[in-house]
Amino acid sequence: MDFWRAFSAACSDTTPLPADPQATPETQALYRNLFRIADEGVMFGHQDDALYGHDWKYEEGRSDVRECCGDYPAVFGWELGGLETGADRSIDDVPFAEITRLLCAAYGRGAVNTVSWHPQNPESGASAWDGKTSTAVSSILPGGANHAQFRLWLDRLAGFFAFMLSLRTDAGEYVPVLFRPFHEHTGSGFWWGEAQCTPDEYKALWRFTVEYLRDVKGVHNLLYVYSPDLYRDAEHYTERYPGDEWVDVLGLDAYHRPQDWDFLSGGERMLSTLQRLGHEHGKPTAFTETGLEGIPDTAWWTRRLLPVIRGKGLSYVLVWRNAHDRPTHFFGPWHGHASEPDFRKFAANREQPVLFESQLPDMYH
Ligand code: BMA
Repeated sequence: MDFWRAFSAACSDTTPLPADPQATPETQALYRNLFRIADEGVMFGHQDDALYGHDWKYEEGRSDVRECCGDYPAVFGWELGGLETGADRSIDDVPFAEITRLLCAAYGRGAVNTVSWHPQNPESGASAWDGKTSTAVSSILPGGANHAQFRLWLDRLAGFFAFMLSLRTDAGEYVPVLFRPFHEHTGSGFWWGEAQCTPDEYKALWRFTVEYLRDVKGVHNLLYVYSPDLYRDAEHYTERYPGDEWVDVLGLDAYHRPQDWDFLSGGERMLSTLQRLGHEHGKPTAFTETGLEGIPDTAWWTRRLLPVIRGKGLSYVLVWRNAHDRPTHFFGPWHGHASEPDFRKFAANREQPVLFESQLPDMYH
């Protein structure tokens, strides 16, 4: 008897529907299971885990996380920056065909996939980090000079989500994806940031994106994840919130930067507020990006990350990528690094269970 399947069926009347009422059955099941998994533990996620690691790239089956704790991450993060231009490789020089293949393979093993997107600045053509002007967002909204271009970008994304993915599953299913566009917008690091557009412009950008992908392009395998950067209070968190009908998961991106803020007290404050907001809005919550670059604190996993995520009802926590070509740009564990033994303790701790791929129930039924 499959407990999760029975439980899922018994509760399906009471769990909210995703922002896309026509979401595929697997996507709706994933949504229900994001709520439920939080009672079991926090799924562990790692960006680009299957593509490359600290000192390797494109070696089939390898994973820095698995090489440390014996299991793949439960959540795989992928980056689509560059797809909007029609390029066949991402801004991190990863072929989109490889992302598609490995994302589908992760789905086939029962893991969860999430996608970030750092599109180029539509006005300057420079990177997502070009936040010099304050007209980039308005220029892509309906009536703006770059609106047609933005539609083309979304056409390309839709092609990725709906067409490429469906081609690659044996059963012909669309692979559900947690899509996390225009993130960290309570900061000003990107052209869609707080200093670069008004709250109304941001909300319009979000709503247009959802509406276009869902209603015009017919993409029904996405759950939409809202993920601000560091924030002051609930008002700040929701200042640019497009509304419950446009968002599925409430997230937080917050990196541990010891020189800027105290991770323990700040993390406690922001993740507790997130937990409250999740209850108020009826949404699952996630620590959508975090990490301490280079992990100089060898007990970071149990002394920093574990205390801040403990008891917060999070569905998942994702640490950023281990770049293969920048020796100090890593946020996940890797075999041989000084924090590896502590990561193993973190992975096996019982106070706040942390879930890896093989521990997941069926997330898609
Ligand atoms: C950033 C860095 C960049 C990378 C980008 C998108 O945080 O890791 O090197 O290009 O994410 O993956």
